[in-house]
Amino acid sequence: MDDTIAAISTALGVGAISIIRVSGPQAIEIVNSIFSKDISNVESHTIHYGFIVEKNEKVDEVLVSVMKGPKTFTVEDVIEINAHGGINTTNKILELLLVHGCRLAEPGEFTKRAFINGRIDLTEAEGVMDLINSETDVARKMALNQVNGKVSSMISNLRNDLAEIISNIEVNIDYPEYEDIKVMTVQDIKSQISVIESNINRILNESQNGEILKNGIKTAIVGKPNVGKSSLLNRLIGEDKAIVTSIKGTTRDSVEATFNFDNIVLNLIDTAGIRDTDDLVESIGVSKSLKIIDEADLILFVLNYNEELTEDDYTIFDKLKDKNYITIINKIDLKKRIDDSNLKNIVYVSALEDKNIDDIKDKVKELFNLDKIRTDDLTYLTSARSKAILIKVLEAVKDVKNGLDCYMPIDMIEIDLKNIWNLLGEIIGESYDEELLDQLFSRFCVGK
Ligand SMILES: Nc1nc2c(ncn2[C@@H]2O[C@H](COP(=O)(O)OP(=O)(O)OP(=O)(O)O)[C@@H](O)[C@H]2O)c(=O)[nH]1
Ligand SMILES: [Mg+2]
Repeated sequence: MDDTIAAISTALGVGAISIIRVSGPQAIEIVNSIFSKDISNVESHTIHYGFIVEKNEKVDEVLVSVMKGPKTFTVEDVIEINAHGGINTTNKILELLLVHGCRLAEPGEFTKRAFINGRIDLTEAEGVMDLINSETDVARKMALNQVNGKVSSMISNLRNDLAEIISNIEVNIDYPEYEDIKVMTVQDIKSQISVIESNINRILNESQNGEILKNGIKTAIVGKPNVGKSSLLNRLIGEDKAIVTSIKGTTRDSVEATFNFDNIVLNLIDTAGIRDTDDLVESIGVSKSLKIIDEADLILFVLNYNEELTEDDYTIFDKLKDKNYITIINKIDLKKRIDDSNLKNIVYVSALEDKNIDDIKDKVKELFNLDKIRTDDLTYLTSARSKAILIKVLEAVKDVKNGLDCYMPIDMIEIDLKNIWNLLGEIIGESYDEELLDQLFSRFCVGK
């Protein structure tokens, strides 16, 4: 990382200020060459007022923050130029920096440098990204815990426990003649490994809740035409977002909205009513609805209280066999005609008259076990990458247990444990490959 990178760190648009960030060994020198004041020997962590100039012509009036490494985000020398907001001026300053020797930063490259220079580990870097993308208070707090290293220490604790077992085995192998060393029996190792296994299981189980808190539940509202799907969506979110009419087939294309309650986010998708139809546009909508069912984590299947079940309803039931679904029987303000004796997970509502809508919330909590969700300590492993590794770790731990049961030689067990220790290191980025890093950091925005 000999080169010095620069990028616009604020969103590009018209605003009160914009920030251009520079990081690398030549940061001070390059900015100095386009700044009206000499900052080559100023103290670290100081702010300087002046002008960005090009050939003696003022480009903008700015504040330049000089932060010398290693006490900076990237550990390198970092300069931040606070300019007057505006697309043209901001771009002009960036252009000047590039002309004077900076390279345009790639997405996430500042954070990548922070990682490579050892200031943050991989889970902390992922936390930075989550923090930027967080949409709710809980998601923000969770991301902040990750940035502050709480997820890292959860993984480090597992690694330390493993390291202790490994070193005990090693001492037993290498110095069997020492009497003051506790002899590790297979039983001892097994019970210590079981503790690690149950910790991994707990982290993985809880990660599902973390996922829900972070990203919400993808929830599709499906059913035949005219049962009141769009009315339900509008009632849940408290605004008339989807068009409602008494004509069957009103919703042609899906409508998305977010419904937030008790720290839980439902990402709702109202779909076109499902039925056999010859109408081309409607039939495209119907195929889309069927696809949405496949992709959703939760289905709100809406039926009409005032109507008997039909062939179309049974077709939809068939699609829901392996899904989490709630049967919403709507229009309870009308006369009962439905035979619901064989249905399960029912909530009776009237979208029109706003009856029992809160019961849907309770059902969601029940279905996803959300009452037990921890919101006091929001340390969850939520990155898909980390989870995939932890699942591998769990498999490997089970293999070790089986090995112990089959009296596998202890030095072989030790090798397996070391592999697991390394694997856990991948989560926090102790070992990584370049391709993974590029993939991970490219998901950031430029300038972060
Ligand atoms: N009586 C009564 N009518 C309702 C209720 N909910 C919806 N409706 C009416 O049922 C009709 C259809 O409602 P929509 O919400 O458009 O139904 P939909 O399921 O989205 O229909 P499609 O988009 O055609 O699939 C409208 O006239 C609504 O006012 C209810 O709880 N009670
Ligand atoms: Mg509709």
